[in-house]
Amino acid sequence: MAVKPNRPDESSVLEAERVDVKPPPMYRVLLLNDDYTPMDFVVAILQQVFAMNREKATQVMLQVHRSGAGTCGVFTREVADTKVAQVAELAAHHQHPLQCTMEPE
Ligand code: TYC
Repeated sequence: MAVKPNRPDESSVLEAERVDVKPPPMYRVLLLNDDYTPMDFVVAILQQVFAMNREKATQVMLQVHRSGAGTCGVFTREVADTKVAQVAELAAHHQHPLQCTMEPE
């Protein structure tokens, strides 16, 4: 809450001004399954880009493998954009068809 200076007739009272402080919109980053990307590569991506430990990364990879998609995390738009771009870059560099997308929460 910001503090507003007094008006002349409110000589000694500081008044709290209501400021809109809504949380930012959040985006879910999803990994999609495919038939070609090696499981180890997906686990490495989840560790490097999404800071998961090996056990968590393996769980998420298997969830994607079995169900078709899975959540890597929920982030502000800039962070989500960056992570989607990092996955695309690493996948392209290694010539894997791995797809990563984001959707509003
Ligand atoms: N289905 C892939 C395989 O059998 C593994 C895989 C998991 C690929 C998750 C993509 O997002 C993915 N090698």
